[in-house]
Amino acid sequence: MVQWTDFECTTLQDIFSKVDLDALGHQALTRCLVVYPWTQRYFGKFGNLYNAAAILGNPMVAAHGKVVVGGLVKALKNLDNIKETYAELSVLHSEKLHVDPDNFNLLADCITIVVAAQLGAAFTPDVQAALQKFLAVVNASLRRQYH
Ligand code: HNI
Repeated sequence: MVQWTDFECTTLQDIFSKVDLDALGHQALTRCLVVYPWTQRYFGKFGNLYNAAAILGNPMVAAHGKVVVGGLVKALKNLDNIKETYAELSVLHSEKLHVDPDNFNLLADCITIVVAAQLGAAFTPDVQAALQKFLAVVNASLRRQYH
């Protein structure tokens, strides 16, 4: 089981209380789809993903960004049990959606960049380290049902 320090727990709660969560999901998913265009292949039913402006203005991207952040908040509320909390989500991404798990790291990097942009000077190395650890556990849990 992953051990969390008091600092990490407090910092993670703090990040998620300060950041605009809807904007986080929307902007991070937009960045992922623009910067790593092969990730668009999983979102064929989202319609127009033709260029950066189309992706940013696509309401389905915004809505799905919220869904992804909802997943992160669920992990945050279950820090000691993320693997079990994500069991079904991992099966879904693996067996139904067939998402290449390398893409989890790409989205995580986009999440980090958007959090950094929103927090500015408050995004110290220690804060980044706590977020990075959290996202690593989230990604490992999403990968868990892949075989
Ligand atoms: Ni992901 C659906 C959470 C990374 C492609 N994803 C979901 C759902 C959640 C979720 C929650 C909704 C599940 C349900 O309906 O029961 N996804 C997460 C999280 C991460 C992540 C927390 C990583 C931080 N997903 C990714 C990545 C891709 C991805 C990197 C592809 C590049 N996810 C999808 C697709 C769907 C999806 C595709 C289905 C969308 C839909 O509307 O059908």
